Amino acid sequence: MSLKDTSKFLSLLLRHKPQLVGLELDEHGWADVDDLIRRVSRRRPLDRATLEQIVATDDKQRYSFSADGKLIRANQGHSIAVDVELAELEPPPILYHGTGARFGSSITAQGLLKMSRLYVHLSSDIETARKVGRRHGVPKIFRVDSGRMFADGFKFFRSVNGVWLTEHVPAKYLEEMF
Ligand code: HQG
Repeated sequence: MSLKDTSKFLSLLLRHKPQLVGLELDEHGWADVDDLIRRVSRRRPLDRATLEQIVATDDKQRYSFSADGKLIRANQGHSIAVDVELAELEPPPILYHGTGARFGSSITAQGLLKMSRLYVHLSSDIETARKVGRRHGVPKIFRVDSGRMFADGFKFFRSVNGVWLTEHVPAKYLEEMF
């Protein structure tokens, strides 16, 4: 079992389905580290050192430990309603959203919807957006007029791993790039 596979399983538990192993998340999305290790290791090998390695080396810095190291949570990407204490900030004037080309016309009509997650995910650079889009097949990139949205009263949040989040992007703030 590779670290990447274990990391994907952690994402599933910490963002979407903790009940798969009977894990409990608190209102801020934290799970008890010892409890997580105990429950996960019934399915695949996991010890504290490996978990620390996954958290430290994760390519998107998806997870954080609490200051005392007793708790762990995903930094963003949840579908379950937890409050990960996101920073509400003024966004850069332009953000990007990467998606699958097949969703383009629906997005142009409806704007960006959060679908199963708590927020729409936006990237500050095109390359990251392209990588996100590739997860859905042939990628398509939308440019988001986040400066105008912010001026119009929309709230923006940034996760500790640098993902920009907002609840909805109406179509009038979107420009289809390629
Ligand atoms: C699309 C990954 C049709 C939306 C990534 C997206 C990200 C619409 C899909 C994070 C739509 C939902 C999130 C509309 C939105 N009509 N389709 N009106 N509005 N969509 O996976 O942004 O590796 O929930 O474009 O890097 O792809 O997991 O969202 O294609 O940061 O850490 O509905 O997940 O991070 O798909 O990805 P997702 P996402 P991790």
